[in-house]
Amino acid sequence: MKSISKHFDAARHVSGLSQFLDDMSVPEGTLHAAVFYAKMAHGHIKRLNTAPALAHTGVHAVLTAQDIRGENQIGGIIPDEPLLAESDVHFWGQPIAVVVAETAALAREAAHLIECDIEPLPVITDPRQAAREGKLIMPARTVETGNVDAVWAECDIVIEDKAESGGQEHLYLETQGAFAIPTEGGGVRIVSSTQGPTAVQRAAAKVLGIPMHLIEVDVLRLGGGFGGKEDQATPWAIMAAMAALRLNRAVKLVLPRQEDMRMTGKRHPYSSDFKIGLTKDGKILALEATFYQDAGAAADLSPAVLDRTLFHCTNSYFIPNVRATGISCRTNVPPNTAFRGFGGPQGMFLVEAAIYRAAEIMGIEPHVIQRTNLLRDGDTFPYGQVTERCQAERTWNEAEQTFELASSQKRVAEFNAINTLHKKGIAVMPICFGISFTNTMMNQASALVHIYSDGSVSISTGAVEMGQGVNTKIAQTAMSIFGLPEHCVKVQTTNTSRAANTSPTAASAGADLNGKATEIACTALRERLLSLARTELACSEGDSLTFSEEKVWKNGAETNLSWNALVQTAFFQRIKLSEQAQYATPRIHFDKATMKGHPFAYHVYGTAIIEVTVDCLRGTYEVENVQVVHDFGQSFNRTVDLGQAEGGIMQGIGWMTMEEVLYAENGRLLTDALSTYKIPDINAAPKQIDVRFLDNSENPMGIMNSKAVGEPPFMYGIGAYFALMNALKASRPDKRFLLKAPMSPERVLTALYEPIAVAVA
Ligand code: MTE
Ligand code: LUZ
Ligand code: MOS
Repeated sequence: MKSISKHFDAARHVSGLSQFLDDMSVPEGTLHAAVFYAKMAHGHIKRLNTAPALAHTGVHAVLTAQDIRGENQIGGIIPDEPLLAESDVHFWGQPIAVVVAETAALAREAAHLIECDIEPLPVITDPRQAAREGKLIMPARTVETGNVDAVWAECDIVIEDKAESGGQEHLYLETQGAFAIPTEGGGVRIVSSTQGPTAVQRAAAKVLGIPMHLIEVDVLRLGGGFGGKEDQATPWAIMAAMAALRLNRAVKLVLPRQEDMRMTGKRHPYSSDFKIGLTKDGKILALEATFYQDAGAAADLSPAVLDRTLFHCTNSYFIPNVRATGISCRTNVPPNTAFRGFGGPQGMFLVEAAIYRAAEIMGIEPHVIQRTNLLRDGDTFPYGQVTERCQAERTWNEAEQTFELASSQKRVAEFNAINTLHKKGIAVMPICFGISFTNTMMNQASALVHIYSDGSVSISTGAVEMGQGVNTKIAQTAMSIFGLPEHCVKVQTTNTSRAANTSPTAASAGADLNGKATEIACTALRERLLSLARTELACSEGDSLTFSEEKVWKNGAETNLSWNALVQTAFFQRIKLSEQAQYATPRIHFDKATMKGHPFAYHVYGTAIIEVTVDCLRGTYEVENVQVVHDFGQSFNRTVDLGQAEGGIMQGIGWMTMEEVLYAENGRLLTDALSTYKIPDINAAPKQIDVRFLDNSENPMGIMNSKAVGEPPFMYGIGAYFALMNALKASRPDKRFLLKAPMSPERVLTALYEPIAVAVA
């Protein structure tokens, strides 16, 4: 099989022919919905008058909590989130009512006419304050190994400090949206832009008060999700469905960008304390961390996000004594949610901050400590899993050699010695990311494969295409098993009637889980067809048959039995040409009571070297280059994988540098437009990104020996923060800068010119 290296959607995307939710042709008479939401972050609803909106031109209905037939509850992990506010509001932007009208513009106009008096209550936007007031999502969780308390006395150096990382807006190009159409018998068909069609179906059943089998959820493809549509595509889908059932009309609801930014949650900001203990040679003996996670006003996925923070707070290092405690804090901002890395980046930022500070105080380079403590095979993670096929040292060594780290460091030092207005910084960022949902139950997927009588193949799985190329990888899996070219295989839309009880496409595991299910189904079909071919070709015992180039091959030679003819024969002989298969990741388990187990199928490793230049007059900076050796396993689509790595790196750099989510003290989002929320554009892109594929990495736990790639490269972006810290240090060696991300140009400038050291004791 020739190896393929392209994204199967590429041509349609660039020619504008790909269909997204908003491109769907909708039936005549489709109504449009708009959401009326709280303009107060915390308060008691005294009066709600929807009559003026209902009286507005073209308005068909205004729905509130009163109109909910089932339960007003959308919380997936903890039932603490109403679809529409009842007596109280808990964040600025919380949905209160849905206006349905002839056009979206009329619906929005009418929404402005709704009268709502809210008696204000105190607003909390700081997770530490929430913790002090006992406003927690759930009791604190701790992952612990060794004996932290006993080991501080053995350390040569013990350092305590604080590290903070900010939120991040998903900024998927396609905003949240859904389309719903009533079906006979009181059911509804929902087209949703969601990563989790089953999550939508399950929550809709609960809120609408109808069984799941009356709800069909279909997903075309997403214009990006990045975790923002893992759980938070659900409310809009239910609202559209509610309106459709109520009015017996098709209803479409697409959020305008600003409303999307105001109403949906983002990456969790964290404020954390750490204590790190080392020997004088830089061996880390102990790490203690307390994470204050800003969950926002409801749990959403925060408990799961917190678990991953705790799991990844030792990054790719072996630390024998660890106590990591996570406190999920209830604040009055929109419920924060999944975002590429899912709490992992926040955990990894903490240990990198601790190492940076330790190195600074010890007067050595951070990479010396990083290198000294890298994981090796047989090391045990604090959560109990033992390292296998560890690539931490290999990727580090290859990056160091391939990209000549020592000479780059020398060049940077020489540059800094002769320049005052510009300073360069360089940092190394190793990563280690666990692949599997941390909730073991979620690691399952199914596939339904049909071979039609004309030989064409149709595949349905639970995977949602959001640009990451999962459909390409699933198609490639089938193509390689059947020996068929691209045009013979079609990956269908994701649909709950064809793939039931699916996990969201998330945790970077979409291709692994759904690809493996596809592999099982296709292999069964292949065996069945090959046994028919043996009869057709009158094979004897020792003959071996395979499929290639739309033909059956016998003992390595082409026969004149074509794929199409074989399928035809199978059909005439009434041989089953469909297969449904399930895949459940083997080996994994986790005990929540002890916080120990083997939660991940495997880990992804890699090492990045990042170099930046700071303009010390203006506080602006440029990322010069990002040089990476990344463990893709045996990549079977280098173009897709490289795209994932580069995109992830950019998004990670954005989180660590220029993207800053700001709420006013009253809980209103200040950065609710692209004029106030800056994401990296082409000018902010590194001048050079050089991603090398680690060779000889096998991964039987991944699809076709590959490794999941969606999230891990995001965390290389953390290196940009520390490269900037190093450049600042070159400018003001006397100072100890706060460990607070993002390192926006504004922060760089103030840090450089603060008259008093922005120091910590
Ligand atoms: N790439 C694109 N283009 N668009 C996306 O929305 N989401 C990321 C990553 N890469 C995303 C993306 C996230 S958060 C995850 S979990 C994975 O893709 C999900 O897809 P996979 O499991 O198929 O890798
Ligand atoms: N979603 C989830 C995720 O529900 N569980 C996870 O462990 C996870 N990890 C990464 C991204 N999304
Ligand atoms: Mo990704 S945060 O798992 O959707």
